Amino acid sequence: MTSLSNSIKNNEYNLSRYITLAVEGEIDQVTQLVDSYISDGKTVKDVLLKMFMPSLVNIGDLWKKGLLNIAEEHLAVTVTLSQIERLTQSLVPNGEIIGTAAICTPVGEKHFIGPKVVSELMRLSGWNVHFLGTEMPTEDLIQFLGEKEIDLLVLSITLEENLPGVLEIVKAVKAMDKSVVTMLGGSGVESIDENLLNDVDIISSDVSSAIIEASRLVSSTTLNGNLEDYLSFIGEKVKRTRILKGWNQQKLADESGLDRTYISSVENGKQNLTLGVLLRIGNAFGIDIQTLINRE
Ligand code: B12
Repeated sequence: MTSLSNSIKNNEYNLSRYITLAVEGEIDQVTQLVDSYISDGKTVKDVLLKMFMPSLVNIGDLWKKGLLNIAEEHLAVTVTLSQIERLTQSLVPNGEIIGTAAICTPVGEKHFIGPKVVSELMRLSGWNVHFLGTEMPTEDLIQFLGEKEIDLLVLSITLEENLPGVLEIVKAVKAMDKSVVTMLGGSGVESIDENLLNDVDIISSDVSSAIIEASRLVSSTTLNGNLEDYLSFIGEKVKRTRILKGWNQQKLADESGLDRTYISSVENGKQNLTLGVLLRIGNAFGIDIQTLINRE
């Protein structure tokens, strides 16, 4: 175990202790360690990004260096994924959702952990997520998208050689008679010429900015210059900003000095908004009116 600890790239989260416990399958002690950070005031998102993510990368490296065998690597990964699920499960605010996403990898791409982590981060940001796993055949995926109400398809590739599989899926999605936003990421896209990916709506390897962009695209409505469209667009935007902050309607009502039922009708596009109300809501979020009503 000493050579294991010495090979771990550590940070303020004592990754070395975490990984050692996870490799041993000491679930109670892992849970205690994770919860101690939450009690110390760390957010779930911080723990996810700064503790679990680097742990998964370290676990992979240790396996690659031969310091963990496949059984130990699988155990440590499984323990980590169940901790991620444990922490994120309780956090989707009031079951309110920004939209529904399906996440998978194309045929040929077996790397599972990256897209799984992305799916948990999306859930944490207010998305309803169907994680479909790896190596999804295009035909079955298109059938699934056709039958369900899916706003966003998230594809992940670690190996650049799987780009043709992505392009095949995106082409088939664009040929569908319904609109599904497509998003692609993963370390396999880092050095790809973006011109090859013109048909993909969002390309990014940074999860946080990709999620914000996806929320923006999915909630944008077509504005034909009529009042109803504008009110429903602003309402969606207020709702999305509120959910991304982890607030419920009551919290926004308290922060803006408005009534909760009023907030509800704003979000549903049913209130003919005054500048005064926009100012109050913007101030509550800490953004100006311009940003609040801007289509970006
Ligand atoms: C574990 C692992 C495997 C496992 C996967 C097990 C599983 N269930 O996933 C197994 C053993 C199956 C495997 C197989 C192979 N692997 Co491998 N593998 C790894 C390893 C060690 C860890 C990957 C990992 O889980 N990282 C942790 C996650 C959290 O990081 P991530 O995937 O990058 O995801 C993050 C971001 O990329 C991003 N992200 C991911 N998806 C998306 C999507 C969107 C939309 C967005 C916005 C962001 C995003 O978010 C995540 C969080 O930040 C890496 C090396 C490493 N240390 O990373 C090699 C590595 C990825 N593998 C590699 C290779 C070459 C292979 C094989 C070809 C090996 C072989 N010769 O057989 C096969 C190919 C299998 C296949 N066809 O897919 C290379 C890839 C090199 C390259 N760029 O081409 C690596 C880098 C190792 C290396 N240095 O050689 N591998």
